[in-house]
Order: sequence, then structure tokens, then C-alpha cells
Amino acid sequence: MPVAKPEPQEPRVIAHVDMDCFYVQVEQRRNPALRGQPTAVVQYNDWKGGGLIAVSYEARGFGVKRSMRGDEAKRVCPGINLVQVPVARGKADLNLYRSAGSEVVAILASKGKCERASIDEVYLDLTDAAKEMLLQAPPDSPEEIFMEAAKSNILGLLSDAGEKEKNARAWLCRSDADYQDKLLACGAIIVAQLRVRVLEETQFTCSAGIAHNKMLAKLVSGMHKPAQQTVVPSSSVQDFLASLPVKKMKQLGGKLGSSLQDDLGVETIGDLLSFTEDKLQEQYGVNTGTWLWKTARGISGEEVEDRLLPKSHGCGKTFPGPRALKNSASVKGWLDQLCEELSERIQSDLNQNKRIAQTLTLHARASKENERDSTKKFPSKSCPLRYGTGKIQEDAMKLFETGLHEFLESQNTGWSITSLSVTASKIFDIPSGTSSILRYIKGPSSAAPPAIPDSSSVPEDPSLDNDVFVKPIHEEQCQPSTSQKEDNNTHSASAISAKQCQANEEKRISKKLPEVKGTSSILKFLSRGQSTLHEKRKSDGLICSHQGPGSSSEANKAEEHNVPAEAEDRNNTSSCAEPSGSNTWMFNIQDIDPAVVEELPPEIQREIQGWVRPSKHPSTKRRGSTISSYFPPARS
Ligand code: DCP
Repeated sequence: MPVAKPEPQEPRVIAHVDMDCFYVQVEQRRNPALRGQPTAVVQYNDWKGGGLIAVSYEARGFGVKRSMRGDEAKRVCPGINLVQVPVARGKADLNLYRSAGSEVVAILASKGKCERASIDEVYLDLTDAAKEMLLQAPPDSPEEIFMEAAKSNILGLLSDAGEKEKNARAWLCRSDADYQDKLLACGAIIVAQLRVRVLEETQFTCSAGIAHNKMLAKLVSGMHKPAQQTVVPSSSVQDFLASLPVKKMKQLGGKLGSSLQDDLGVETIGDLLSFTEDKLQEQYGVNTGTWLWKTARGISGEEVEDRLLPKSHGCGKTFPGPRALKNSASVKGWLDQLCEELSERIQSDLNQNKRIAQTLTLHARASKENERDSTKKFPSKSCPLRYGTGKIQEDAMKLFETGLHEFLESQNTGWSITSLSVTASKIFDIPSGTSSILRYIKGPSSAAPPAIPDSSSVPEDPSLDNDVFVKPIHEEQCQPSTSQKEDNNTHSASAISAKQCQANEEKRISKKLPEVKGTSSILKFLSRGQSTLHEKRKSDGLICSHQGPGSSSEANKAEEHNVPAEAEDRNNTSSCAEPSGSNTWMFNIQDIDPAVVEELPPEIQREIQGWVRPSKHPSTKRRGSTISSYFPPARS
């Protein structure tokens, strides 16, 4: 259940940046002949041409949707290019997309606190950068950037095509704007600048939402796509939320949203306004009641986390219908492959970022032979993570057996597994000066860390649905402006904005630039060289296959997000990684499991014991003496 976070005192500028048809853009960069063409990335398997997981905007124009299979997309749009997602170890290999996402993150992180929220989306806290810009006289914003910012969609302003840009330009330069709106205007310019940089340096377009909190920024970032940005002035919040269907809010997509509809007759966020906080608390408890009350008013205190690297690494695979796994040997075969990939990824995280994962978790979806409709779930199982592919494979299999034992409740019946995933979580930075533990875990062949860390995964989504990816939404608050300091800023900002506006206007006129409509300036970048591409277009479509085994691939964003334990743990664990780049030792030493320490060589054990300070209140948590104590005795 969602909980309201305390609201910061000062107004903030938060952006949510979301890449446009991301996997398609990555494939288009690899093969520029696909640019401007109806294209989709498919998770190939032999059933009806595979499932579409990303669809270009050109293909969307023909009616192609992500929910379609390849065959259906071809019927709707015969000229569509279907690109198969790369395959490795019999499953989707998302490394290409992960590292493309990391390129973007590296650019976006240059302007403020940056939280990588998924493989292709990022939150930015641009408050400091916006304040700094407000103090500049005039702000250092080149005309081309200002032009891009002037294409912003400002909620509440007239959206008439002819007037839109003129109105946005006027809004950005308003001398009578309040401090909050001025900060937002600066945020819009900064985001425009970042989007132009992303395009120039990576060739990818992205869209963004700019607001005073994460919740609102996220809600609007996808409102105008592709390659556009949307700003939410405080004055437009109520109108915007008034008609927003409750289910559009991530936290309200499930049971809570259904209950609001069924029990309280609430269809839109605006409908919530007719309930008092007391009533909502009475219905849903104190925390969720308050959260609902604040959400209805666009208030959210959620902070942007300073995190460029994933919170956990997950590898999963689904086995739908006839592909379900029905015996231990086939489960072991797949688990071995998933663990091999997981092992490579945590090893590479260790080498590149000096981070260690602490917990291994296994999730599965299962059904019993004679109880297809049973609601009993396969229990997720965790144990301390031991580095080394063989050890991870061994432990994952034991976790599976333990989970299966519980799932079957001693019934002697057949079973089938329709999804499997393994996750490495509770990742923490290794503090500097702990070289021996690093040597031990990395082994003699580890490579020197590269200058730019490669983030190879994304935070997990708490739903274990390998086929449907739901992006996380974070709620934030809309903060009222404050007093003295603000007033000062307001005055200087008015003058500056007016000056900048005039300067930009003059530059614009002197350059005699043609009237720009829509997002042509950012999009024209992509049109370079397109004339030749059209000649290459094949009317019957183009299928691009990546190297890899011919078996079906289950690539999807959910594979990145399919492990619930970590996300839920995050707030109550002391072993979460500090933001990357920090050398602070944030790991709670009491959380080092003796079972793991005892398996380390003596010199490492001594090193770890050196960190441990005598505790007056030793943890009463039951710990086993060896790794095997995490598993019950084998079934007879
Ligand atoms: N993805 C996936 N499986 C899904 C959904 C998405 O593998 N069920 C992958 C492919 C997408 C990427 O994640 O390119 C990002 O997902 P988005 O939901 O952000 O969608 P797109 O970026 O493709 O398009 P849009 O421009 O609408 O954001």
C-alpha cells in the first residue's frame, strides 16, 4: 500500500525522461536503413511471428500495437521491418539495450541528481540547476536550446497548433510568473538542452515531463511523444488530475484502484477530492488514506534517489503453454543458464563498479497438475549469495527444491513451471581499502575497472510478470512557494527572464529562422541522410536476425524488473548500495551473515572481523552456521 512521504519545504524541479520506442531506436542506430521506417522489435518465437515489444512511431501510424504478434503486425502494415531481439543462452540478451540506456543516463546525470528508474527512463532533480539558471543574468541558454524549450507543451496553455509555440515562448519568459513557475521554466530549458545533447551524442530521441514532483513529471512525460516535453505549472495540477482515470496512477492500477472504483465510486483522481482525509483513512488506513488525500491534490514528497546503477540484477524466462517445465532436470537446465548470466552480470558489476550483491532470490510461477486454478503461489526463496557460477547454480537449485516442497504441500502430484527468475540483490559498494575481499571475489583474472561504469540492469519492479512490464511510478509533492528568499529571486528572475526572452527573440529574428512547427528541430537531426534510406526500403519488409541460437527468446522489459523482493526490501534494508561514486561504508556489518563469512579464507574473515565493533545487543536473528542451513533437509 502506498505511503505519503514527507514533503520538502522548498519547491523543486523534477523531470522524468523516457526514451521513445527505445529498443527500436537502438536497432535503428545499429542499422540506419531502418530510420523513419515502420519497424518493430520482436521477441521471436515460432508462434505467430513472435511478440512485439517495441514499435516505432511510423508503425504505430499504421495501427501496429505492442500487443500484436509479428504476423498480425505484417497484416496491418505489410512494409513493417521486424527486428529480432538478440538471443543468448536461449533467451533474450538485453545487454545491447542496457548499455544504450547507460549512455543516456551518463548524459542526463550531468545536470543534477539522477535516478535510473528502468532500462529507458530516468528521474532528475534539477532544482539546483534551475535555481542557478534563475540567478544568471541572462541565463546561458543558446537560441537553439531556447527554441527547443519553446516547443514544450505547457499544461493549461492553449494547445492550438498555430499558437502553441508562441504561447509557450511567452510562458517561459513571463516576467510576472511566480517563483515556482520560473523554476519550472528554467527546468524546461535545462531538459531541452539535455534532450538535444542526448540526441547529438547517442542519436536517440526522448520525451520528458517537468513538474514540481516525481508523480506529476512521470504522469505527463508520455503525454506528448515522441521527442517532446510537457511542463506542469502548479496552476494546472487540479485540472489535470480532475479527469485523470484512477487506474492511470501506477499505485492505483491494482486492487486499491479497483476498491476506489467499486467501494467509493471514484473514477478519476479528481473524484477523490470529495472525500475527507479522515474518511480515506478510515477506509484504507492512516498511511494510504493520507497518501490518497495528497495524491488527489497533486502532492507527493517522493525524492529522486541518487542512483545510476541498478538496485539488483535479475534474469528470468517464461515458459508459456506447452513450453512449461515439468521435471527437475529441465528446471535445472534453465536455472543453470539463468544463473550463468546472473553470475556474469554481478561479476561485471563487481569489476566495473566495485559492488557486491548479497542476496540470491529465486522466483517461479507454478501450477499443480490437478489444480490449474489454485491461487497458491510458488513461494519466493532467498539465501546469501555466493560468488561463482557453480555456487549460484547449486544454491538456486536448492532454493527451487525448497520452494517446490512448500508449494506442493507434501502432495504427490505433477507440477509445471511457467516462469523462472533469479535475482541478485542487496548490492553494496565495497569501501576503499578492502582489496583482499575484492581479490578473493574477483579472482586473479579480473579486469581493471573501466573509467565509465556500465550499468547493466535496472531497478526491479515488484510484479513478477515476465510478459508485462509496469514502470514504477513515484509520488511526489507540489510545494507552495516560500517567502523572503523567493521574493528576491522572483524580482531578479523577472528581469532576467524578460532580458533573456528579448535576447533570444532578437537572435531568433536576426538569424531569420523559418517558423518551426512541432518538434522538427530535434527530429530533423534524424532525417539526415534519410533520402538514401528511402531507396533502400523494401516494400515487403525486412527481417533482421541477431546471432544466437534459434530457440525462442523471451526478451522483455519485465526480465529487467521481475524480482519483487528487492524493491520491497529497499526501505528496510541496511545493506543497500550507496549512490555510485560514493566511498561511504553504508553496509550494516551486522547484516553480514556468518554463514557467508565462514566460507571466506581466513585473511578475509580477519578483515571482516576488523570491521565488526562489539555490539551491546547482538542480533537475535537466527543464522545458520553454513550455507546449507538455509535449506531444509532434502525431501525423502
Ligand atoms: N519492453 C519490453 N516488454 C514490454 C514493454 C517494454 O521488453 N512489455 C521494452 C521495449 C521498449 C522498452 O522496454 O522499447 C521501453 O518500454 P516503454 O514502455 O518505455 O516503451 P517504448 O520506449 O518502446 O515506447 P514509448 O515511446 O511509448 O515509451
